[in-house]
Amino acid sequence: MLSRRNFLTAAVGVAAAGGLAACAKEDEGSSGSDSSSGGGKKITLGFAQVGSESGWRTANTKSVKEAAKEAGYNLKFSDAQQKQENQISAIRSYIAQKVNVIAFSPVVVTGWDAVLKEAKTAKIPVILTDRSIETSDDSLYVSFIGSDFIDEGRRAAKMLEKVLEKAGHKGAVKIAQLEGTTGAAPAIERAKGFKEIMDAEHKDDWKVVVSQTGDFTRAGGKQVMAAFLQSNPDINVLYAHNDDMALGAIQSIEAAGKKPGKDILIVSVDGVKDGFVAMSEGKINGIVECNPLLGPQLMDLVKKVNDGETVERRIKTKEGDFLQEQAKEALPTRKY
Ligand code: GZL
Repeated sequence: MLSRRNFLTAAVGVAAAGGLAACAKEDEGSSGSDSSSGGGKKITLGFAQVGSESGWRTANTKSVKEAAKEAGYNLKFSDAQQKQENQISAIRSYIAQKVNVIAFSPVVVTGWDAVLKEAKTAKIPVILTDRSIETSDDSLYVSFIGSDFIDEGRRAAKMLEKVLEKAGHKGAVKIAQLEGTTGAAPAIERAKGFKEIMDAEHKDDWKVVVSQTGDFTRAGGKQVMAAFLQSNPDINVLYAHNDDMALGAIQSIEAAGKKPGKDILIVSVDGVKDGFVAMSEGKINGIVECNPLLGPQLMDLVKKVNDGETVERRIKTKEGDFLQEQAKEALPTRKY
């Protein structure tokens, strides 16, 4: 029985938050005043969301909005429809509106330095949520709260070992990989973690025969899986970087007259309710959980940053792993 652990651990280090937020705190007015601590005025948070591409994202948006309301913050929220230029525009508009804090989930890892330098110049602290960025300038954000995607990839590979054993699989393991959005941290890192285990422990018997992005959507998963089955009809495992792509792929697998969860064993990531339903129906064999309910921890972080407190540079969410036999039992208590 795989246990479920769901708690926040603060990783090492202290961010530049104190300095940056202290500047914001000291330099009142530059970021629309900071009378939030004691002055009675609401904290204004600008949040630039990736989009609404998956069940995970829907749950994440709900968590952010509900937690901001609960915290009494003035939330400015934007949906970038998975386009980086929209997220950059949203961040620029938050800077122009002189919000107290900016938080966002970067759709891809590169291309953020310019706009984050503008936020730094405006003395508005930035928090990364869910996904991180590649930058040589650590001062561009004060903290990153989200999952460890490389670890999720490793866990998916270790889960596949259990799924293959349980299925009594014999012979070659021919894996199709549905990748997340090209250039996104979860796509890059879930592939990396999975490959690490495959190279170390399954060099001779596992092979990724085909791999392509489905952009984290059901439609993408369905379309790409149909093409996979045309080009590689002997696929016997699917590793999907999220449940929505796995659910789309299941439609194509069934349309091809094959049984998902049996003819093609499926391991996925996220743990949204529809993924658990598919698992309870025997169509998905295992799911690595990725917790979207970051809202409450984010709002705590926003308050600390706005009040000039030092905060952890990296806050990792811990999650569980679920095999088929746990799906039915877990379903009633799933929160997303
Ligand atoms: C992961 C998150 C990913 C989910 C997808 O933290 O960024 O984006 O796994 C979502 O479902 O689209």
